[in-house]
Amino acid sequence: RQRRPGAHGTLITVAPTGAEHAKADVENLPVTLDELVRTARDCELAGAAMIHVHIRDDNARPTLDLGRLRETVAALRSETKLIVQLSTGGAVTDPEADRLRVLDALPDSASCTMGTVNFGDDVFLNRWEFVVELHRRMQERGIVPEYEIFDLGHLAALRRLLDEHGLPAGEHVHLDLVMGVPGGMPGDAETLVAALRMIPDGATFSATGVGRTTLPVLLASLSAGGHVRVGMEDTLSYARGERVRDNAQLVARAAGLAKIAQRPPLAPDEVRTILGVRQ
Ligand code: KMH
Ligand code: ZN
Repeated sequence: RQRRPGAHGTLITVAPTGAEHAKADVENLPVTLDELVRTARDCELAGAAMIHVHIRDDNARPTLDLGRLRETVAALRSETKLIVQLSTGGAVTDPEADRLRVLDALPDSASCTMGTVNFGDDVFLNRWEFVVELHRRMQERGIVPEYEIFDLGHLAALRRLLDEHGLPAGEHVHLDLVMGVPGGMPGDAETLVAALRMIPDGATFSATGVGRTTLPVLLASLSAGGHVRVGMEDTLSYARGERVRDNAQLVARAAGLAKIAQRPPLAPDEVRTILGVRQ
């Protein structure tokens, strides 16, 4: 069997904030630009190569304000070497126009969710025409997508997208299996293997397990030749009964496990080459 590109090492992406947790409930969640930059630096030192970014407003509420996004991209670029990936998923309440405008901040990479999914008690809506528009605008702007896969049907949608609308910027396909969301695919090894059977040839994949599926998904992805995403967007507990101290703690654990798996953390420049992200 052919090895996937980059399989000699592990891309660790950190997703430090997300749009779901309230700062009032999670005191150590990075929500200001200073907190985000500090987190990014710590996570880079601990072994991360990419950062998946959601930002907050002055009241720590999720925002897709373009000015703030631009400022965030600039600050992360000047203070770290991390690949900067902006979320176009936003929060479940964000309108499509605001989610599309995120791309005008010209990040290195952006998320592109491949379909609609129940999301806890909410619905994370991603109409086909909207997904195509995200893909098309990223092609135009030279932004490398990370296709977010919340359910197995999203992999069929990804095949359709590539067949009908061509390869993304960078001419390489990278996706992230977001597992264990209530309403989406479960976060376990069997489902990860089922997903792998549907991944386009030559594509690379990361996986992240939400909540208590974090560790099973991390271990399954490492052993299947995949990459990993960790962070407080996806989990707030480090171990049973123990809260996460900070994002770097999660990155450090992933880096340690990646080394044990003989697939040590990849540096940002190596990942840029693999994913076709501008150097
Ligand atoms: N916050 C979720 C509704 C993404 O960043 O692209 C969507 C999400 C996916 O987090
Ligand atoms: Zn996200």
